[in-house]
Amino acid sequence: MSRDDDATNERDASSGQDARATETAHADATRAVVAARSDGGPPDTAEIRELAAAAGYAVVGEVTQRRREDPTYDLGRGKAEELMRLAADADAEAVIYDGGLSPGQTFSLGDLLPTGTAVVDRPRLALELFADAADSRAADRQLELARLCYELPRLREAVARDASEDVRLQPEGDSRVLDVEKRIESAERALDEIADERAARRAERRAAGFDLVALAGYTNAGKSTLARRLADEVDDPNFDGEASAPPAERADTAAGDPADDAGALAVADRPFETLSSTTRRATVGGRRTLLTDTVGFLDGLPHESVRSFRATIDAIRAADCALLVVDASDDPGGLRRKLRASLSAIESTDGPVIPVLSKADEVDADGLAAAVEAYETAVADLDPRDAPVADALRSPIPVSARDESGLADLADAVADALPTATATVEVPNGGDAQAALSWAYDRSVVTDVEYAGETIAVDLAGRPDVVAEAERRLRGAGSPP
Ligand SMILES: Nc1nc2c(ncn2[C@@H]2O[C@H](COP(=O)(O)OP(=O)(O)OP(=O)(O)O)[C@@H](O)[C@H]2O)c(=O)[nH]1
Ligand SMILES: [Mg+2]
Repeated sequence: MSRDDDATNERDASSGQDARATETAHADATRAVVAARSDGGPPDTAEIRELAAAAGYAVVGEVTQRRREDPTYDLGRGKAEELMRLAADADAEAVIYDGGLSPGQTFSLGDLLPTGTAVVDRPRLALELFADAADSRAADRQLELARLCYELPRLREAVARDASEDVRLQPEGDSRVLDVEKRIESAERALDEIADERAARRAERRAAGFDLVALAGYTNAGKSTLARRLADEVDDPNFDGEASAPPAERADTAAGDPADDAGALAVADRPFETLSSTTRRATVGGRRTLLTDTVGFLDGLPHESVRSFRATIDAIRAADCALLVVDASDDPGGLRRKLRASLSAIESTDGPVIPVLSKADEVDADGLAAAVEAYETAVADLDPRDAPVADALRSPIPVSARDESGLADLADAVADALPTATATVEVPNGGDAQAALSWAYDRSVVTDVEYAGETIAVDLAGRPDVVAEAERRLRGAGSPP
């Protein structure tokens, strides 16, 4: 499927009717009809259309309905039949459903639609997007697990539908089902190993004096662009904050595992641009940090899918400080929805979370005030049991990675939020004092060094464990053997 198809632009914004066909298909894209139901306000199909376009579908029609869920089709029967007729008239190869369908609903809808029409619900569409972009061992394993967890209940349904009476009663005994269950176990084990390796790597990085900062947020919020702005070496000479910059090799090798590092330099305006966490060095407020850019969140994914992407969630939870990136240019409703999805996926963190309103250059003062208000109401409305992290959130810092506004405020906030200890050590100038001092320079912020006769007075600040070790080394170096 091609990624660059721009079916979203083809949306007929003037149309108020809830079923329509638009003759706009790209020659080689998969023709699809979008269907959406909402039991609240009118269904908004903007995001699902964007996701569909990014996955290579040309949206040629749309059916929406406001009503409660129907157990058979999710849509009501009459609306489902309207969808069937539209799919036939528009010659659609797929129906993209904005929501999660149960296995039974997926099959019922498939039976109703013209033969060969694929039923792609929101979680499956997300899996297709992930599959397009998976770029590392961890991403592959995460994708595999999410896919298997999605397939398992559907496979059980399929087995039950076309099997004999005894299998129908116990579809989990079928060998295909057992095989998928085994593969799920093995993917989980592999991900556990990757999680352990990453935890060990975090410990090493902290011991080397780095503060770990993670960027989290909804897909397309501007995380990667901000990460590149904050990074020490902007290794891509073409990078100017625009989406069109080509990918480049990283010069920084601090991150270790190269598979961990692929993919975040190309910043394009599509969902799931980043599919594995990427880490690079950044000096923020004088502190040496390792900045991890993570996979974006998406609303409406089942819990297993979110759990499969736990490498991302782990990186955010275990960070010394997490930046929660929220797109200020979203309309207030979208901002609230995306923020809720992000905060519930994160649940809780070990360190503080700093909310950031990105793309501030895209809004005027009123727009920014509206974004702040939408942010505050979303946080206030959240049930703390769903998102304990929302409890301790401060007000968001507006920034623009494009014009660099707000970046200094953000750096100050990060430096304030990081765990910090200070020490003043006086040591005789001799022995290994210079070696101990250079150890301290490498791992902490040495704020002052005064040479007074035979002694050196050193002021330093940094991670508490590193400052304690620097103090021990300096005192040890100064004392006679
Ligand atoms: N105007 C403006 N656009 C921005 C800014 N930051 C990012 N963008 C654009 O927003 C889009 C998404 O940016 P990314 O940095 O890829 O977003 P992301 O959160 O990493 O997205 P995923 O990796 O897909 O989760 C791109 O088209 C960027 O050029 C900004 O400060 N101002
Ligand atoms: Mg990204």
